[in-house]
Amino acid sequence: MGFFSKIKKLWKKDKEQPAAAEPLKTSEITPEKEAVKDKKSLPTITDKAIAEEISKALASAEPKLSVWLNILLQGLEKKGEELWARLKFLLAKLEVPEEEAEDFIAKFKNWLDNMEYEYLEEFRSELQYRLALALDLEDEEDERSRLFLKLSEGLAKTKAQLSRQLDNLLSTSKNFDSAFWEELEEILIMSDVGFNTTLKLIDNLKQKAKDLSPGDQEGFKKIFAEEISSLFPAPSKKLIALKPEVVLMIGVNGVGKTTTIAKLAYRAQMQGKKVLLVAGDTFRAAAIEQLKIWSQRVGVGFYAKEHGADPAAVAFEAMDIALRDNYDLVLVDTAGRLHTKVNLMEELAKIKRVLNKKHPGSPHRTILVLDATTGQNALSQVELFSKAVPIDEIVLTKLDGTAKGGVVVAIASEYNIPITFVGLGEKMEDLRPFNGQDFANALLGFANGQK
Ligand SMILES: Nc1nc2c(ncn2[C@@H]2O[C@H](COP(=O)(O)OP(=O)(O)O)[C@@H](O)[C@H]2O)c(=O)[nH]1
Ligand SMILES: [Mg+2]
Repeated sequence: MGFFSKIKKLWKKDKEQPAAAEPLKTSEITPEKEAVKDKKSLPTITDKAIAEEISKALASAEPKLSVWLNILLQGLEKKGEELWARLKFLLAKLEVPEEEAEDFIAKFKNWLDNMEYEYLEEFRSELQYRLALALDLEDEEDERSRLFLKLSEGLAKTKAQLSRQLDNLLSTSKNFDSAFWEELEEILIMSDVGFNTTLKLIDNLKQKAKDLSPGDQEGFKKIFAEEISSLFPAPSKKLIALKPEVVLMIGVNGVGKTTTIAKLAYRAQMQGKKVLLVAGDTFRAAAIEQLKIWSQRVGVGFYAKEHGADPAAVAFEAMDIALRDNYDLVLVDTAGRLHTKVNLMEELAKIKRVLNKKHPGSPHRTILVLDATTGQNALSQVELFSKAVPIDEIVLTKLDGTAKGGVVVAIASEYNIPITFVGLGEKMEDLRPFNGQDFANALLGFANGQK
């Protein structure tokens, strides 16, 4: 479900009709009809000539968000009346109810103000992400290829470490002999794939490579990508019997927990959910303030008590509000100070107990946030936190800034916990659903969807 209650059929995924992406019928939007429609749906567009031009271009364009945005944003440099008018125009074209369109635009405006973005180049991509979520188009090919590109770019450093060396090795090896396997082992360990996982991968690859002809580089990379993507467990979808869905966010300080909460809230809000952020990290006053600022920027609910309050009490009281005010999603931030391990673990267990008492079945998901730049250290954090509470999912941040992206593979293979999102930068659109196959393909430099 997207942000909008109603959108034009054309843009909706329709499982029954895979050919739903049929082009706009020009006959439906004749110039005469258009003129009438313009009067109704375009009271604010600043330049009628532009409106007509856009109408014509849209009518003959492919029904793809990126294509439509290109047309829509032509000649625009920054935010302002013209942008709002054009957005309104686009949403009207998609038959989004006017009130919801205005709400969407108001939220976007608010966001730009809060982030102090002014020029199109600063927010263009984020606007497309917002629209894709709101229109429920994230799974469409268009958005998926944008994500794939982003993932490939984000993995640049890891790729330089892993795939470039693998390519070198492949081009200098005539056979898959013991020297080859030894060198491959070294490359994988250097890329933070980890010792156990490396051995496991090499064992499996040795078996599969028997069917390859000597020196078949592309063939080898294909089986390698398959092996990697097969290591990732699929996330399990839990059905939530009673709203709200409660998510407990855990992880060491500095891994990106609070930012990830903001990014998840942003996504959920764009998908039409009412979101509450709960400041369960009461250990540092700055942590409460940081979460509050994010809640204001994103425009979602926020609950906190004073600095030093019992986090379990914060969670307890927040649940009262969440139930009373009909929230859809509650994201609970927690402290991540490691030097008092025992306390931290007890604290997390207590928050869990309290949540479950107040709202049976919650927390529905416990997400461990890990920082990819810490490499193998991330593995010991999984170990440590899983002793305190069962971990349902892992979010791996800062994949963009590291050559240690191979740790993704180690985590998946050693703990069998699904990785649901990866952080590829600091912007809101930089947290994206994780897909093991895309990851393997991006890592090895294959094109999207290619095996
Ligand atoms: N490059 C990059 N930076 C990130 C990512 N996620 C978080 N950060 C940055 O990491 C820093 C710490 O984040 P924060 O959310 O405060 O961490 P916390 O202590 O775990 O709550 C901030 O400067 C974030 O902007 C990411 O995916 N990529
Ligand atoms: Mg924090």
